[in-house]
Amino acid sequence: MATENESLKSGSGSGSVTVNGDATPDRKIALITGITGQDGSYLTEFLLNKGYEVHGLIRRSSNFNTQRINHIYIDPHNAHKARMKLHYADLSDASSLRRWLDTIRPDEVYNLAAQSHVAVSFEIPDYTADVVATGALRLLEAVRSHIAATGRSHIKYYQAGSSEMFGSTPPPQSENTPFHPRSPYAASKCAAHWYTVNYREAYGLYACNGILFNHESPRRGENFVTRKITRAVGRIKIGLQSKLFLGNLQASRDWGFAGDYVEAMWMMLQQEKPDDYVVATEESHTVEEFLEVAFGYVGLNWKDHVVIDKRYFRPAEVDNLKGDSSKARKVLGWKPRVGFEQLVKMMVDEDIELAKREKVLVDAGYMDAQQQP
Ligand code: NDP
Ligand code: GDR
Repeated sequence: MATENESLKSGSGSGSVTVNGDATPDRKIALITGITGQDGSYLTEFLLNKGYEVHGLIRRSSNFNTQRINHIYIDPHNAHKARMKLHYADLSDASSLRRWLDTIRPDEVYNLAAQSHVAVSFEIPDYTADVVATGALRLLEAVRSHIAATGRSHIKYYQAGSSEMFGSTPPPQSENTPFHPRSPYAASKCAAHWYTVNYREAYGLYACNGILFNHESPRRGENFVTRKITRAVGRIKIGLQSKLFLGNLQASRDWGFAGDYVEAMWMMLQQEKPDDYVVATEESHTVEEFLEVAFGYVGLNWKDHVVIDKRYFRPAEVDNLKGDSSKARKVLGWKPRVGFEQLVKMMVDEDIELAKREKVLVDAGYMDAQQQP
């Protein structure tokens, strides 16, 4: 994306870097934090298809961090066609949040930004709390003060909550299940959850918590266990790698497809009244079962390749997550479309193709087999 840097610079000055279609006065406007992440990219596609204008807040990075949304980006020189606009901001910078709210004047705000890696949150707990907990509070406060200043009381807010908040409370977990967080990340998500409830009760803000169980996709970050496995399956199958180092294989997760889950986020904001909802497949599998399906799909035995490495064990583990999403299914009419095996195979298929492209670069001497682009 050769022109991106320039366009972002002009965007942060003028408030308009653009993509995807002509503006109309009655078009809904969404503001997404975390637009460059897995969920941000699927939610942006979903909202663009619904006719929204989508504004994303992105943080400054020394490398481009927009890989997941490059395919829907339109050069700002074609600004009249653009319906996705990117702006520099950060959840640690309250002034940037308020400024973009005032400029963009969104109808819906989706707070997806987070230091979202549970294991990493033990390494950088202070930062994790600042972004995940206080970051959500900063954004809620920016929305509240924007409404107070402008009277735009119809704004709706979505908070990306997590099944990690349930932690050690046994399954099935629903909206009525007590939280028992097991990491700085999970404790921070609990704080963000209660800030959201509090702003709803104290100020009448239309604010919803989506308590989403794990959701994956070919766009999942490569250091989450599902993608780490499917990347390794692709590379082992193509001959670029032979071992895969993992931690606890007995943890059980309720894994769904991210594309299905972003729809639930939107549905929550289309209701008459704001509320909190669990979103889950209601099916749970261990990491070992994920390995069986992923390696088995391409005719490999995971036991020939997986090596247990203590460094991937966590100081406190979440053993068993399995959601009860009956409220979302009944009230929102949501249900998942992609099942466990289909999800694993979708991810393996994409990662086989990615490994083939890597192999071409390795064979041509442009890349080391150890290196990953
Ligand atoms: P990702 O880790 O893929 O994306 C996180 C996003 O947050 C990225 O866009 C990242 O930017 C951005 N971000 C990180 N720190 C900051 C900051 N200080 N200021 C602004 N932006 C920041 O997460 P997912 O897409 O998987 O998840 C989306 C949200 O949902 C997260 O809040 C996560 O905790 C939560 N969640 C996720 C679940 C899942 O299974 N995926 C389940 C339940 C909850 P950059 O690209 O620059 O790193
Ligand atoms: P999780 O996802 O912690 O559930 O958080 P992750 O994929 O990181 O771990 C799932 C389980 O796999 C075990 N595991 C490993 N995990 C990683 N990352 N790497 C390994 O090598 C490995 N080996 C075993 C873990 O111990 C764990 O039990 C995700 C994130 O998206 C959060 O942001 C989100 O809130 C929750 O899902 C719901």
